Amino acid sequence: MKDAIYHALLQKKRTRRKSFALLIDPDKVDEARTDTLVELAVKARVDYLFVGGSLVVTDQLDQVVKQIKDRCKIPIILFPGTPSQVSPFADALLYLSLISGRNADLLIGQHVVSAAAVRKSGLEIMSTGYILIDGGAPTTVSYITHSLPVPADKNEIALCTAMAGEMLGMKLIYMDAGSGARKPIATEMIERVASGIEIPLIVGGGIQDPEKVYLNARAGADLIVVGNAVEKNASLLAEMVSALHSVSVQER
Ligand code: 1GP
Repeated sequence: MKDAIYHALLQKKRTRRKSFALLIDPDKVDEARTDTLVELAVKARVDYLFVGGSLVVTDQLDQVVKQIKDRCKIPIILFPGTPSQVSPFADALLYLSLISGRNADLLIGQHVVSAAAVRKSGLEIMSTGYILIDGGAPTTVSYITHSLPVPADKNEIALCTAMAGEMLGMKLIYMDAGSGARKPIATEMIERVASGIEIPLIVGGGIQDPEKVYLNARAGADLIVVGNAVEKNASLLAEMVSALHSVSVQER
């Protein structure tokens, strides 16, 4: 079915089921580590694998994606930091526009440059309004993109940015404090944004424990993304996913 992953996300939102994505940065894994992470993800019942990073410096994206595909059926969604991070072996791609920034290149410029290649990839394309929130320290994303994040306590700015993205026709909103953020996005901000939009809301950046996963999902996040915390302590993954799925059960 066309746009199968997006339709599944919409259906989950309608039935108040939450999803968990493990972020794999192709720069930070070798073959053995990828195998370990995939095995853990399958056991923990992770819903999606996000693959990407704000600065992928190695050229092993295709190889990592193919390896994951060989080992499991979890849908692989590319989360590209640069236009070159497109692999036809994945299932879908977050077509990100940095709507919290005012850098035209990240709003539309790089999309124009990569449009033909993205279309040719045959991937399911999900246009995503990407909103960077201040996570307490400059992140690679804000440095690379020359863009100011939304201040951590400015809930209205985050909300209006998300609403604008939705009205511009974006299919998803991704609020991110950036990988390894010191402070994850506050629950109040998630609540405010989730209550003002109808499209699925992705939340990530600096989430360290199952409790924060739970609180974010309760606040209205539809899909929670975690990378760093699991890289440091893989045993957290199963607890995080079950904390998240417990919200789905409560809300039904
Ligand atoms: C980063 O939202 C993702 O873009 C995940 O962040 O690595 O801090 O979990 P962490």
